[in-house]
Amino acid sequence: MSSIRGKWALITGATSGFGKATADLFARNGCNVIITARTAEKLEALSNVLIEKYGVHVLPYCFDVRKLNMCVEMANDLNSREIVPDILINNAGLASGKNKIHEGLISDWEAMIDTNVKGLLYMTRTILPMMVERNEGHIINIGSTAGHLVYPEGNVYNASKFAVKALNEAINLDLVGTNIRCCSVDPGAAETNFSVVRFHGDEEKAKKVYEGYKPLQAEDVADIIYYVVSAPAHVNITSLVVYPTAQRSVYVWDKK
Ligand code: NDP
Ligand code: 8X3
Repeated sequence: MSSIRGKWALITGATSGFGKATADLFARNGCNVIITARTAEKLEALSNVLIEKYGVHVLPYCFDVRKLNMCVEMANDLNSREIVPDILINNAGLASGKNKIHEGLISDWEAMIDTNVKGLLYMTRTILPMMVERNEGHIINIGSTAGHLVYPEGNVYNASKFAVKALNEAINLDLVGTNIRCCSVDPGAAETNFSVVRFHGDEEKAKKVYEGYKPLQAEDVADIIYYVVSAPAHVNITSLVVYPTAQRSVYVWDKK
């Protein structure tokens, strides 16, 4: 396995769930982190904790991945500091709402498509050229099992994650001949703030999603991402699906 010590990882959506657990694990292993999200106080707090606990370099950027100009601004700032991310983790994303398609809210659809698809594209388009110039780098796209099988009322979230799967494959094809690797990490049910966001802040409804079985934890997914980026340079894990043991498919569960 290769070490991430002293490298730079850029993690979008780093203040909660998978992103936060990954930032912590990477920093614990000596990796400098560029952390992004929209909530300044959470970013600031995480930045302070990581610096204090692990003594690594931390660069927080507060912006919305749906805004191309902000993604470009961040990339320009990294350029001016002569920092090229070794690892880009396209993690910022959400499900917003869970309705039949004829009852869906257009604002939910726009939030999901603009964040999960366009945000991932904006980040990739601004950071990948730097990696290509160096002929070195690793992109992790956080997809989902929702990008493999559609489920009732998942419609637009499913579509956004199918797009992530397609883009992950496309990025890999277009990078042939370079040393840059690209992997889609696709989890099933994981207990983070995901369902609270999906149900627009309804914590009771969100809690029910994880009742009767042990869901994945954010740290489980961080471990997987760490494994993927630590593989030797000639090993390109292009996709990885992970379910909780009690869930074997989007449709097959063992709930008590
Ligand atoms: P969380 O809600 O816990 O974390 C989401 C993170 O993304 C937060 O830091 C949030 O911070 C940030 N974020 C959301 N929207 C934006 C935006 N427009 N611009 C910048 N940052 C943003 O969810 P998870 O950790 O569970 O989700 C992470 C990814 O994993 C998502 O892509 C999700 O679809 C995917 N996923 C989740 C699964 C699950 O069951 N939990 C399973 C499979 C995939 P802030 O709001 O402050 O910006
Ligand atoms: C999150 C997992 O099953 O809620 O992507 O779609 S699921």
